[in-house]
Amino acid sequence: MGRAFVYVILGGGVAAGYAALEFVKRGISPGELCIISEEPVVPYERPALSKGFLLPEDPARLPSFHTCVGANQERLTPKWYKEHGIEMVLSTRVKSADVRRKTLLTSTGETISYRILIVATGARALRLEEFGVNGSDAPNVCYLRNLADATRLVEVMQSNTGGSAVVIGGGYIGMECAASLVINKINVTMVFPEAHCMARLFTPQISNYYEEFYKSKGVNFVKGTVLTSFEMDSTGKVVAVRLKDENVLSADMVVVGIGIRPNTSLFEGQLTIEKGGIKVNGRMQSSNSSVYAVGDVATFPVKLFGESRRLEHVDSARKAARHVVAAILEPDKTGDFDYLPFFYSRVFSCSWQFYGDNVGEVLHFGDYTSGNTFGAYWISKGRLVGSFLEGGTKEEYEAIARATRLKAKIEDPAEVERLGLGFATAI
Ligand code: FAD
Ligand code: NAD
Ligand code: ISD
Repeated sequence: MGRAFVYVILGGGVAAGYAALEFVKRGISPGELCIISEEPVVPYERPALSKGFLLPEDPARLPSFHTCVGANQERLTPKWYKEHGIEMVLSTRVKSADVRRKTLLTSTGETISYRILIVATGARALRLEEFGVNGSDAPNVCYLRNLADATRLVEVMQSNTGGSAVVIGGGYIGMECAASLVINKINVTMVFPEAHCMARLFTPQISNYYEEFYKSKGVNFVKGTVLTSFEMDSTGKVVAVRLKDENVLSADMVVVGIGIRPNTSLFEGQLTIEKGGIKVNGRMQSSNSSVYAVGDVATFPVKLFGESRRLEHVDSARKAARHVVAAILEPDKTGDFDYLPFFYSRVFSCSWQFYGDNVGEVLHFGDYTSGNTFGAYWISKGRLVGSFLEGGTKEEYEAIARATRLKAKIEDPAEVERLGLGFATAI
């Protein structure tokens, strides 16, 4: 049994949705494109799962956040895919891939062949078992990667109102889930190994602001340690978390956000892998000319940095998806992807954006006490390479993005520190 398509997108997440829209905008014929996803729904804006989806009142629910609403574009419902003749193969996992034969074998036993494949398999959440801790399958331990996880997290939260949660991990999932748990009237303790939250991106000064803000909302921080085991009751529910520093934290529920691994396994040994992702060129083309990769799974050249990176953020997935379709359909008119890395988050009343790279010397500016508007610049070799801003206006975010994209020259760091946001807005 088998079907053949001109274009196949493997994975039905953010990148798949944005690529589908671009295929339709640029013109494909019905029946040419197929999307295969192990999820049961058509692509949606994954960022909503740790934000609007977790709100206790008027929460975001599908179909409201199907792609491509996150970039203020058309919302692609199941009807939209049907109307455009795009074959959606949902609830179907691809078990193996053969890039020489250009075939994919699905969990239903079907062989799907392609002329061009776009790999958009994203990533999976790392599990505690990979760090030697058992108990992840307990009914009150939650991870958050997909709609099924988010639906379960909501159920567990709702059955623990007024109770306590331990959040393992001080990264994006930890910070956004901790805020959502508080909003759902759950007492939160965050546990992570680093000295401060969001250690991959924030400076200690930036982290300190958010940690104090979270404390003002009742969040307790246990830093510099990790969990070693769970205490379970007779029904298998976690009742406490044991830490390496010998503390024991009682818990009605646990949320785990300890990082991800890109879903590359189908292609290991077949495509070049670099920095944990499928290595692609500026056209998002892998070491096999018929296979492209985008999103969390791809390691691509970031022209601005002069090196390849794998980014785990939605803006990168959206823009790379548009770029890959342009590169496939109009190769002569499409240059190399030229991307300015952009990360953001929204928690409680806070909202920040970051552009560029967090390397080099850091200058902090603004009001870190009131928290109204503050930020930081990263400077390397006399140039602005990264900018962070909390509480900015649309124009101010555009200004820091522009200044970072231009790699603004910095002759007098003290003067830039004094000017603060004014340095970027004047460019
Ligand atoms: P995904 O969106 O993860 O899609 C991958 C798809 O492939 C999934 O549907 C998966 O089921 C499917 N798949 C994988 N393997 C197979 C297989 N073998 N067979 C069939 N299907 C398969 N980024 C931000 O910049 N800002 C945010 O605020 C933000 N919030 C986030 C909140 C949450 C809860 C999460 C989990 C991530 C968030 N991110 C955010 C990151 C962002 O969502 C990802 O960078 C983005 O989704 C990557 O898109 P992708 O298409 O590469 O992968
Ligand atoms: P992360 O990489 O942001 O953070 C992982 C955290 O895990 C680290 O900060 C560390 O504190 C912690 N950690 C690592 N090992 C640990 C251990 N053994 N015990 C306890 N803690 C440990 O990853 P995440 O928070 O899991 O997020 C998953 C993915 O979702 C990432 O790709 C992220 O970019 C994405 N995401 C992004 C956003 C956003 O951009 N706003 C929001 C949510 C999720
Ligand atoms: O970028 C995003 C984001 O942060 C979301 O919550 O996309 C989603 C959509 O805005 C949800 O509708």
